[in-house]
Amino acid sequence: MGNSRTLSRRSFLIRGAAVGGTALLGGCDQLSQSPSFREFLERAEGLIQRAQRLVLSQRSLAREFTEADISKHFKANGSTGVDDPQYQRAAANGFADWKLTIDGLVDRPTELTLAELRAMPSRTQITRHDCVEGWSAIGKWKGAQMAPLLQSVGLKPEARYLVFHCADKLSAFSNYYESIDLTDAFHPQTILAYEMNGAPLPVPHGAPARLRVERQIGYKQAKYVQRIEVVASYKMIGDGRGGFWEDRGYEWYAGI
Ligand SMILES: Nc1nc2c(c(=O)[nH]1)N[C@H]1C(S)=C(S)[C@@H](COP(=O)(O)O)O[C@H]1N2
Ligand SMILES: [Mo]
Repeated sequence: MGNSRTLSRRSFLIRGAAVGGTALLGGCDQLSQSPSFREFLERAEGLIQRAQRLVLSQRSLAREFTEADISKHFKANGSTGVDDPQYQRAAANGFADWKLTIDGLVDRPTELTLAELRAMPSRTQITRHDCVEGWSAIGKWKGAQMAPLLQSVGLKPEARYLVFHCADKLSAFSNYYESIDLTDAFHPQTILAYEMNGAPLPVPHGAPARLRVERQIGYKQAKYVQRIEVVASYKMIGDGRGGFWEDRGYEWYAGI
């Protein structure tokens, strides 16, 4: 019984993804061939419903701007560098030895070099960043789309959230971290950005790679990402509220 319903939901999801851009459509064609992703779609009822809602409407994309709108000055906020000597050595070497870890509830835990990340399907977008402290800036971001990245490692059925572990400590004790759900993870504008305004991502803005999850507020845009951990729940991480600022009272869902 559920089969035809599931099938039509799946094709809905795949067709609907075209709204977000042709790159994702190509990715989804491949995704639909992959048994683990099919299984994942079939099990993740809630995800599919939310994904449909997202992909059915252009309104679900964060607004994009033109080159002329790019801010002359884009404030760097929070950490503007990383104290860790290992990070500093990597930075001095143009991040040639840097690696991004993707692990947790995945079929194939993976380490990617910056060159490998740059070789993944990418998206470029000019968007407005809004910080809760009351400033905004428009920037152009290029990065690896999260959906094909996740497809390449394969999600286990229990996967529900991505946790972004960052290299910087904003307090003496805790590294910065953030989390998003799979709805945001598979959104076409969700990228791991390695370029800002046409140049390699500068250190103050999170080099070599930072999250852009465009329908969310500033503190969700994790900089200095070194590990993406796929989890069923973020309760065991940090103080259990899903992010550095969430642990200090901010809302987990900061969507706009
Ligand atoms: N790793 C890390 N990510 C972070 C922060 C931080 O301090 N450390 N600050 C957050 C906040 S509050 C904002 S507004 C943006 C600032 O990004 P920007 O420096 O590129 O303007 O990064 C977010 N991501
Ligand atoms: Mo912010």
